[in-house]
Amino acid sequence: MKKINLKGCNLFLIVLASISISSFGTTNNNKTLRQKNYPIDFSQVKITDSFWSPRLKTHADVTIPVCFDQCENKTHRIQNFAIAGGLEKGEFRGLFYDDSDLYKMLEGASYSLMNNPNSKLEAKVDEIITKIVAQQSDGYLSTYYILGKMNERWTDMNMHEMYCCGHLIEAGVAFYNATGKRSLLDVAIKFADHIDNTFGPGKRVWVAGHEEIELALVKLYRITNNTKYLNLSHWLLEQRGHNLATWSATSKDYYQDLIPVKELEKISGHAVRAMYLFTGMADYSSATKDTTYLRALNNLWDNVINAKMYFTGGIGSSASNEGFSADFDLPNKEAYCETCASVGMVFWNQRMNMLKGDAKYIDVLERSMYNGALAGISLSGDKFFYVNPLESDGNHHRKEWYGTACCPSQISRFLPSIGSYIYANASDNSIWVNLYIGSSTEIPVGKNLVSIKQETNYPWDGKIDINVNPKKSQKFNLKLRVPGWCKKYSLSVNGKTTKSKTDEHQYIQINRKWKKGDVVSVVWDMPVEVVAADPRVIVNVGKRAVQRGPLVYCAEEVDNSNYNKIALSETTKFKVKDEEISHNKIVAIEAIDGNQKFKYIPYYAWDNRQAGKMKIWIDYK
Ligand code: FUB
Ligand code: ZN
Repeated sequence: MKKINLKGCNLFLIVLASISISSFGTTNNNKTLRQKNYPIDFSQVKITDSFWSPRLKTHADVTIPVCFDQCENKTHRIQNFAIAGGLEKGEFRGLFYDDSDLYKMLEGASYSLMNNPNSKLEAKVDEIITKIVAQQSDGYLSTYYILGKMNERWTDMNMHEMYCCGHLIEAGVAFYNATGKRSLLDVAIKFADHIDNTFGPGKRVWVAGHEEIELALVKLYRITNNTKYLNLSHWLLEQRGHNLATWSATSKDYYQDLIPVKELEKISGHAVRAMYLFTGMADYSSATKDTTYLRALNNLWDNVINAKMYFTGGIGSSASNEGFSADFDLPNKEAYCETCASVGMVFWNQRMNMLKGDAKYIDVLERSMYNGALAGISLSGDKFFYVNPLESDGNHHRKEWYGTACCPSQISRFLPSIGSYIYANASDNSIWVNLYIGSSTEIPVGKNLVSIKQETNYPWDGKIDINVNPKKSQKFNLKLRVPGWCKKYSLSVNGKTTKSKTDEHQYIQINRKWKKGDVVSVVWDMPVEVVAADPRVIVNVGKRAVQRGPLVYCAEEVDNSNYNKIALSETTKFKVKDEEISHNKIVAIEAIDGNQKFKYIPYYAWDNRQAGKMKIWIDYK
């Protein structure tokens, strides 16, 4: 077994082994001095690999129809809009934030349209948008309040009115980017204007009970170039921590309202709220030259990585607050690890990489994406986890839907956008490869355009070929992230072994004059690694977990008749084997120790066969 040193993941100790729309809203469009790099939007990236491509196909063929069916036929989400808009008779049914799920569904469908134009799906989205006609003349929109409670609107800061507006903005921007149609974007702008007219300096005070609108307003600013949305986002961030909210003193921590956000040092409260808040703070920082939030973002990141993140990249250990508890309190069976929180980790860590240019953030992003988030959806694309424990007695299973359906709609909007996390560029003539996913794109470098094509079987093996084809030969710097889990690699350019150094931000830099037909080949050594937890995580003392490349592995009862007895030791040997689960290729790991054998599968793929027990942390003898 080998030593592994997960940079930036100290928690796992290594023991053994009417507004003019100016742009298409990609982060490339508003270049500021603040960002170290600018991600290439997924709409410019074609994923061609054998790992994500089938998942994206399943998302388009199964997940989107399932989500629409739930919103339209099995729950009242679309009817709430139709009734509130006077198109149908009836009353509100569901939860006060249900509007947000429909918006997230529309966002995911729009992203899917960008990847695969589909006139039937576009017509379906158009049809749903025709039912969103309940908007009040002043711009207000919440079906929960419009249907019978209008006199109570904007009276309770926890009632998610701004949260729903945030998701409406994201959906409106997505559908506009996908189709050029302003139908939903105009509704979003009108609602955002209503909020801007009602709240702010010299107007009403408000602390958003569930963050989300802050990051969405930066998105709206980026697509409209109207600074009032950026200023409103800032004002909302600054409202927190000043005793302005209506909730009790004991709830302030839950709402991230205990102290001003720039003073935050330790992560606490509700996990999804925290992720959206920090993403919003990072977005505001990158859209301005304001550095006020950077210290807090650094401290919060250190705290979550060193003391509060699970091996899967999941966060939020406690069900009682859907969020954080004490440092190192990371129970396995009771782990909450909401799917939305793992997706939130992806959002926030991408922003941190943009701001600071360090690959350690992409290590965390990759961990959360391939493990904590991807486990949130079945291989069949029609069942979802809300809670993602690291161990199960056999009674935790994905469901078709949830009363609170934030996680299905979250994963449905996340999957089609994963192309946004692969590449970035910067004004210093650099191209950044952050994730290794078979894909192609064209990246601007100065006035030149460079086609990049990655060919790889990642995450099943670590060999990557990157074809670099500039329109015109040009000197630029190709930066390859060295995955934090990788201890050894080889690199060649056009077949010639090339010596390289990893820089202080964990990138290999290949600065040369590139010409058509150049090929970079890198092989990240990808052995099975055995990992021990920080001893302060009491439940994992005397246990070990296994990881290969970016994937965390688990043992399921269905594969192991000796499940209750399996253990690892210093002499355990590992063999990797190609297998299939529900027609999806996986690489399984066989652990062999004397007469004892057991099988591991990737954690994201658990609970896709016969129900049974599962564990990640296994006794070590
Ligand atoms: O409140 C809206 C969403 O529902 C939150 O983000 C989730 O944690 C769940 O509580
Ligand atoms: Zn959720």
